[in-house]
Amino acid sequence: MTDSKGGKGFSRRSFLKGSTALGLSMGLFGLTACTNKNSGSKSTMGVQTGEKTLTTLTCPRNCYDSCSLIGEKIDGRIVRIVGDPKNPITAGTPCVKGQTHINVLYHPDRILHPLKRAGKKGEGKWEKITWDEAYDTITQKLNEAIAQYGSESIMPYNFSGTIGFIHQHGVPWRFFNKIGATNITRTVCNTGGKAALPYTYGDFSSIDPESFAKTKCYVTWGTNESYTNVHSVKFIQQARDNGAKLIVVNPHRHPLASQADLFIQLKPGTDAAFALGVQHIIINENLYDKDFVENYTMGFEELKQQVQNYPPSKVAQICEVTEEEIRAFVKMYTQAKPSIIRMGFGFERRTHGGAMVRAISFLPALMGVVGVEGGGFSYVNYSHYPFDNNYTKRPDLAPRKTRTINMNELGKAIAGELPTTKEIPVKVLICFSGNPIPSAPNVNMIKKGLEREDLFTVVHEVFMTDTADYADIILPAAHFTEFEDVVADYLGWYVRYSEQALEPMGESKSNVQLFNELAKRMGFTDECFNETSADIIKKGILNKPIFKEITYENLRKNHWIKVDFGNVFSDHKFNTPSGKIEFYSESIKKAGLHPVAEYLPEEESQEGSPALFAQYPINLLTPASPQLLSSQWHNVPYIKENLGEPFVTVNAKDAEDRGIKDGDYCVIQNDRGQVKLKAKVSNTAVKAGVAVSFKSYWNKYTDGNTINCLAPDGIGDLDGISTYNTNLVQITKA
Ligand SMILES: Nc1nc2c(c(=O)[nH]1)N[C@H]1C(S)=C(S)[C@@H](COP(=O)(O)OP(=O)(O)OC[C@H]3O[C@@H](n4cnc5c(=O)[nH]c(N)nc54)[C@H](O)[C@@H]3O)O[C@H]1N2
Ligand SMILES: Nc1nc2c(c(=O)[nH]1)N[C@H]1C(S)=C(S)[C@@H](COP(=O)(O)OP(=O)(O)OC[C@H]3O[C@@H](n4cnc5c(=O)[nH]c(N)nc54)[C@H](O)[C@@H]3O)O[C@H]1N2
Ligand SMILES: [Mo]
Repeated sequence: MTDSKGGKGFSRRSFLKGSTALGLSMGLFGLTACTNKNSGSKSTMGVQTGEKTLTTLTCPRNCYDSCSLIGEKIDGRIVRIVGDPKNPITAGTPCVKGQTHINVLYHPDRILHPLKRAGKKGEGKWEKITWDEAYDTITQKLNEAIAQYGSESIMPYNFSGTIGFIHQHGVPWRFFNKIGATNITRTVCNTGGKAALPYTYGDFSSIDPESFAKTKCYVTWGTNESYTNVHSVKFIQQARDNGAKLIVVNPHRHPLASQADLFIQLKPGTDAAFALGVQHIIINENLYDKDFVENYTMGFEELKQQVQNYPPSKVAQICEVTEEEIRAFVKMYTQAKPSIIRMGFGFERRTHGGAMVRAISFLPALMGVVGVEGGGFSYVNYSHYPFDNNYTKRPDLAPRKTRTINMNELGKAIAGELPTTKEIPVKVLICFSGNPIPSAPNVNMIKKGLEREDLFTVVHEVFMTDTADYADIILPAAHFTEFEDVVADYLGWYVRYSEQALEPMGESKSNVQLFNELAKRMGFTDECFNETSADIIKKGILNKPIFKEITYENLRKNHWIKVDFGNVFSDHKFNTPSGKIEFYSESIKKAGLHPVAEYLPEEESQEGSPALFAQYPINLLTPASPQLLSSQWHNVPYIKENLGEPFVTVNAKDAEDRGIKDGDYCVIQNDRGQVKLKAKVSNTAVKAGVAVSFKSYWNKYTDGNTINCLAPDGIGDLDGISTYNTNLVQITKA
């Protein structure tokens, strides 16, 4: 086996050396003990075995936990992939999807050769071509577009197929910067909260999820750990074993809600009102930590004044909960210390998502648990990301400042419906590591754009996705076991190495290989387009004391390295203009939000748009399903069967009003589109006026009924955040 630099890969022996350095060997033996260790015997998959080697892998899918994995390789094939038992987060077991990585790797439908369109767009007729022909066609189209419309007529679309630093966040952007292509924002996922938290704390960096076990009260607000962050559940349960309380704030009764000590099933989009109502009681009844507030916060008087606008009676009405529930929250939350507030990403994909996060963010400060072990807030972590973006992405290569399009408006951009694309149309779309049909919003608009005869679309993909169906040229992408990268969790504090275990299958190429080669075909002579992943890992790590252990050699040797920040904010230094936690922020006011925080009705809601609400009275939430990772894994038979057909969960009262019975098909509709799905009728999963259907089922597996046809492409209040959940629909019996 060779790695991308042609060096020797990890043998079982060298792996053990590395893991011994971390004291891992016991766990690893434990792991191999259940498989056949002898050469020449049958493997668990029934393949005749030669010598077995272990490879160091990391799951690079878009997840809070980037699991450390160990692949067993025999006769040039990976026969088993398991979780690293010694990594505290992975703890030996990947999630349901991670357990089927091999089924993805050796899936019979992998695209193995470049293809060109041989029918109408979207028709799915293809002709096999060589890489040479593919590169010639693409460079010709790029040069034509640049000559006729300028370089901004070229637009990348990309998000999170892989989240590796080199293949996702690195080399492709060198290419697009050099071209001077349109920039896209990376706003589909979590930018609202990420922008909101620094106004309060000067930073969004969260506590270590391993410290969840030390809390006395875990509040999970707008997230669903048992589906989207399964590796943190064990830490929550450890805390509960030690007597901690669990509070869930969510319109959807998900698995943790059913186990909670208190479940607040509030009306979607009203979280800011609920948070300010809770603070109304905490402040007026003197339940907050006065010393902490006096020493480390600023703007308390303004907050005190603002929360007077949110008395429990009014908040109960806005949030459709009882006053007793608000008081029960206050009682449980203020009596159990230290407490953690965990905020998800899904709940803030709303028109006022940033304001919601801002309002909730005050609670840990009022309780004085910031910087305390087992206390504080949890949202996202990037502080342990060790790479220098200026080096990995090379923004300096750009010939000039180019336009930026919000990725949530992909449909409008390629359909020519944005003011900027009326001026300069998108002529070439290069889509890689992203699958807008069915993961982006307003899918019908995206299809309209992709159908444009004068749009040249390139899709670099592992599988024939719904988006690939619309390509002019499809390029085969390598699986993550076929290239080397460094990946990091976005909740835990680990930086993890993933080696190249296999040669790319067929003629597939990794993102790095593709964009380096395409750059050369475009005549770009910059030295950076000769760099391999290993070169970039070696040269690209920031020269900061916290990253001194993170070297290429250490990553290869140790598999994963924790960047330990201890108790976040324990020094009580906050990088805000005042140096304190800001309940009042002049900067957020400049960004157009209330300087403290306020509840504003959603753009699509009863209060925000009464006329629309009269037509479409149900708020549709489209969270993550346990079996898919956005759209990935839907084509794996075991997962597909387990997932079943898409459905919509509706409240029994709404169902009865419409003559819908459990299992009936119903039509879900708004101005953006309509889909037909099976109804799951429930008294408790959602309240009346709310429905839930999971995101990103493949369009082609659901006869065009992907829920993202209905998802809005509006932009939220902070940093361009998506608004998937601000979504009014009508549901009728089919
Ligand atoms: N309705 C609704 N929709 C949502 C959301 C929601 O809440 N509601 N959430 C949104 C969120 S949070 C996110 S992050 C987005 C995710 O949106 P995307 O990032 O577009 O996610 P995927 O659908 O998984 O598409 C990734 C594609 O990359 C391909 N791929 C995997 N590895 C590689 C590789 O190494 N190279 C290349 N070239 N391709 C690769 C996969 O095969 C897959 O087709 O979805 C969003 N969609
Ligand atoms: N299995 C699986 N895991 C995943 C993913 C996946 O697709 N599948 N996606 C990954 C990605 S890309 C991301 S960004 C993360 C997302 O991780 P999460 O944020 O946990 O995921 P979501 O399911 O998008 O949304 C979480 C919750 O928000 C709730 N919610 C919606 N509106 C509101 C509201 O107004 N108020 C409140 N309080 N709650 C609300 C929904 O009911 C849902 O339970 O997960 C990652 N992990
Ligand atoms: Mo995401």
